Amino acid sequence: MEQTGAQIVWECLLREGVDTVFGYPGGAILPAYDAMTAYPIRHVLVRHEQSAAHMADGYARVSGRTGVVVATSGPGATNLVTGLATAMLDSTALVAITGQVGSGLLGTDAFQEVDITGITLPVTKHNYLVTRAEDIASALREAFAVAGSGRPGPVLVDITKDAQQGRAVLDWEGAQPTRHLRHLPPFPAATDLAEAAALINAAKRPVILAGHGIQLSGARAEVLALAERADIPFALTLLGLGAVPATHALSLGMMGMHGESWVNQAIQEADLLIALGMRFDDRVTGRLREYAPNAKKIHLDIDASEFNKNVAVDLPLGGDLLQVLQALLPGVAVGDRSAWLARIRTWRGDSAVRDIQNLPDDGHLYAAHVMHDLWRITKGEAVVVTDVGQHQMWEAQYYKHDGARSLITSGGAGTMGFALPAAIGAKIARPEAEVWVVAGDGGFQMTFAELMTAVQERVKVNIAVINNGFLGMVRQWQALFYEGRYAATPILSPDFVKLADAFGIPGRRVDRRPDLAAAVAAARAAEGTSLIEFRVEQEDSVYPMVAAGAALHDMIRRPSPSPLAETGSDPA
Ligand SMILES: Cc1cc2nc3c(=O)[nH]c(=O)nc-3n(C[C@H](O)[C@H](O)[C@H](O)COP(=O)(O)OP(=O)(O)OC[C@H]3O[C@@H](n4cnc5c(N)ncnc54)[C@H](O)[C@@H]3O)c2cc1C
Ligand SMILES: Cc1ncc(C[n+]2csc(CCOP(=O)(O)OP(=O)(O)O)c2C)c(N)n1
Ligand SMILES: [Mg+2]
Repeated sequence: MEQTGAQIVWECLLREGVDTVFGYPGGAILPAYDAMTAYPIRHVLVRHEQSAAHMADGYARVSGRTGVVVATSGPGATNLVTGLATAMLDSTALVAITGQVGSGLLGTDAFQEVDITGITLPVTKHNYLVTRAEDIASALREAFAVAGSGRPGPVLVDITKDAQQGRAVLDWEGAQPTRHLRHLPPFPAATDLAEAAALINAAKRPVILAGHGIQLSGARAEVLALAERADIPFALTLLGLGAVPATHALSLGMMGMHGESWVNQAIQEADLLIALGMRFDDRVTGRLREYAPNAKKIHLDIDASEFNKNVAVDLPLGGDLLQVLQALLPGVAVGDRSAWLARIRTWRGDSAVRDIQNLPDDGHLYAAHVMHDLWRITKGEAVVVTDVGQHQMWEAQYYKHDGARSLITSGGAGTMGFALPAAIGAKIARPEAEVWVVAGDGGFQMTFAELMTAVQERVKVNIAVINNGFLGMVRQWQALFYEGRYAATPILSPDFVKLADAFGIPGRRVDRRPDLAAAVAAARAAEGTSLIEFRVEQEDSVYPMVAAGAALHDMIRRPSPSPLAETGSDPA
């Protein structure tokens, strides 16, 4: 049976199991929109295409499915670029479908013509320009296969208007993907697995580096089996948080630039690092020359191009983490690393006296307190979607994520404006989950128009705007490295309570810690989306901090309240 290209688009999405798309219409994609209503697929109308990409990203990250975005040509398509880059850097499976001018007009600077496949080449795993109805199915099938297989990522399919209007017979079997699929690295040889097990069994001071790949692979049980059997502590990357439980006895906490001091110290003194689905980002390693100098390194990753990219490793093991760990585990011996664990605990004790949670209450509201209380009140069971900046780091430090896929955050790109739209996508994917947005006053102002999307789509997200009056993370760098010159970082905000009112949602303001619990309870109880503005200390900084380019052990610590604590063993 012949169908239009536009019908074939939706037919293919249905066959891929798609139930929701995030998008915004326009001329070049109008044939597809016109055909859409005949199909049982939910369309979420966004207020800006960038947000559509973030929504699809949030949807994908909490569910493990592939997110789908639809936009028109020209400005609609270019508005997607930041969202695609965000997904690319954090390995999220997305398929973006864009309309394009008619094939006869390509290259003529036609109305709303941009070369979107050219523009997005570096921020997609692959992309396609489709000019004939009969090529739509194979392009879309392949797009889903490429996006979701191996290391996930975004794929864009640009479809000309005449291809949407043309007719073809959908040949689903014939459209089976054959080209462009990435080849997985060869499964590790038995000798390599045996060598890895021997290194693990012999190590006295091993540390597991737990990354995002654990969430993507679903290898939580295998990672815990490795840690528990061999008695090895694990440190987490920002995107690894939740992959293994924060409250587990072997969990150390986050590593890296704003990681816990004892975690970074343990990495620097380790004799073996076992990197699981993490890519040694520069926020994680600090100065490479001085990174974990005494450690042998085993690296498990599905993308062989990550091996020896940033950190030279002794033993790379390619493949899906779950499968590689299953093959590795039988060789791993039961271990007792209590001496090493005790040593790490003493460093941890030293840090406790500097922890803002342990400082006397001075009546001020600190963002770190907000995160701690939110964690306590929600029993750590919420999905938290953060924006980018200081509040993001405090959330990572003080909201203890036990559940897989429970922290959604833009790590690699650090895209401000991510939180609200990604949270809407997350809630649509997991309607039963309690979803919180944690955003700064700066980032929230980038995409708050999506409040109206939440209202129109009847999506309930609870929003915490952490208002410190500054682009706080940049202000912190200015305070520490630019002699306190606050160039363009004080930022004014609208009255967030009135703003909420304009969107028809409840808004509250909290500037004292004792008022926090009631506001959070009201937000949780509300039927729909609601917003709380937390007016927090304006010039607090995130500690510890490893300055950009400094060695991982060279941490700037929160000034200690007691001279005794200064004698703690900061390694030089
Ligand atoms: C303001 C700010 C501060 C930051 N500070 C820190 C910090 O202090 N500490 C920190 O950790 N991060 C920090 N980050 C985040 C940092 O930039 C990186 O995004 C993060 O470290 C990346 O974590 P990852 O390597 O685990 O995840 P990704 O970058 O997502 O990499 C995942 C890896 O897993 C692999 N993989 C995927 N699927 C599989 C599979 N099935 N099997 C095996 N492997 C797989 C991929 O190939 C990839 O190598 C910060 C970000 C911002 C914006
Ligand atoms: C789109 C974008 N522009 C600029 C930056 C640089 N940047 C990183 S953090 C930050 C400040 C964020 O301020 P705010 O949202 O108020 O959060 P806070 O740090 O105060 O918690 C800026 C400007 C960015 N990450 N993303
Ligand atoms: Mg701020």
